[in-house]
Amino acid sequence: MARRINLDDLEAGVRRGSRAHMARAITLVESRLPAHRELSHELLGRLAGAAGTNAVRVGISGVPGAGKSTFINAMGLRLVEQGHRVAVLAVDPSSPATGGSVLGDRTRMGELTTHEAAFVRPSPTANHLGGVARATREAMVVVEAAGYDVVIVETVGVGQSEVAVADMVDTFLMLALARSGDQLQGIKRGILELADVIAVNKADGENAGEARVTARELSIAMKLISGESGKRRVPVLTCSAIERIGLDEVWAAVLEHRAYLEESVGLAEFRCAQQKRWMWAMVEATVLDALRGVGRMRDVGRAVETAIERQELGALEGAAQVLEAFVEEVPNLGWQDFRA
Ligand SMILES: Nc1nc2c(ncn2[C@@H]2O[C@H](COP(=O)(O)OP(=O)(O)O)[C@@H](O)[C@H]2O)c(=O)[nH]1
Ligand SMILES: [Mg+2]
Repeated sequence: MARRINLDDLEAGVRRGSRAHMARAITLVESRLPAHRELSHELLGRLAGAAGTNAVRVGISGVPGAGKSTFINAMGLRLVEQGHRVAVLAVDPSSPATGGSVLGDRTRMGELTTHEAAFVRPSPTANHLGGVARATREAMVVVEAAGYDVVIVETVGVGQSEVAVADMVDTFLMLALARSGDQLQGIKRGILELADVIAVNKADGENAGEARVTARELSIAMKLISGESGKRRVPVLTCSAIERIGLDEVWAAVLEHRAYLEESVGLAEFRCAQQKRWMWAMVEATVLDALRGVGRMRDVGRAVETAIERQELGALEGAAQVLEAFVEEVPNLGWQDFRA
């Protein structure tokens, strides 16, 4: 990145939808350098409308190989043909510097990537999920300010990244696969609970019947889950990303869920609740980082751990010592130092 960043130029470029400017703005928000964080705060403040935008935000999850990238490519092309502008972001905390598994296979999204009304960005790399999620949320501000009215966030089908993504989108779509015998194919219940719409993908060729059976089973499972939680009944559909069958129905279900959000809690209120959770998550993560590793705290933490190993100190006393040192250290810190 250029040493001197001209925020006015960056803001204007993003607002006119210049992809080069969007890419630079996202690189800036992904940066962990304190100087970049400051600029990035300023830029995001300028770009974010107080009420957010009306963009449709969809998270897509599913085990590796479920067909997420193929689906996003096919769905995205359909949407740009209908006149939408589609941004695709990704959250892949496992992703190494080379790009990782999510969106790693550029060929599956080749058509969409080269479309002028689409913007595809691989997962940021960070040393923990919190950093990846933060950068993706901030990238979302950039693409929406650039006028993209559909934002799709792809996530790997493992672990905590689903929770993070579900909390940054309006609708969470899960792509499932039919698998003979093994009913619910080890989809974690926790992930099913996050789903607003489920589509059993690869419902084509000789796999079509199996996919319908799986969809019925999942539908029953979801009825139980939503019955318990008092949640809206989750629609379970089948589709084929490759044959491009059933995609319109899946998108209709996504929009129906969004309409439901508007009618029930209200979209603005829903997003506001997400923002509040996000705000506290950032405060907690930042304070915790500082507690563990900023300045003198690193040494204090290590010393207390060593004392515990030697059985000189219990957890309770250890915690008290760490907190005491922290309270002493805080006046020496600016909050930006917590990001170090
Ligand atoms: N038969 C069939 N294969 C598909 C379909 N969607 C994706 N695939 C294939 O499944 C594999 C994994 O797809 P990919 O989109 O990379 O999955 P991801 O890991 O979830 O992103 C690829 O070989 C795709 O060609 C589909 O609807 N039907
Ligand atoms: Mg993929």
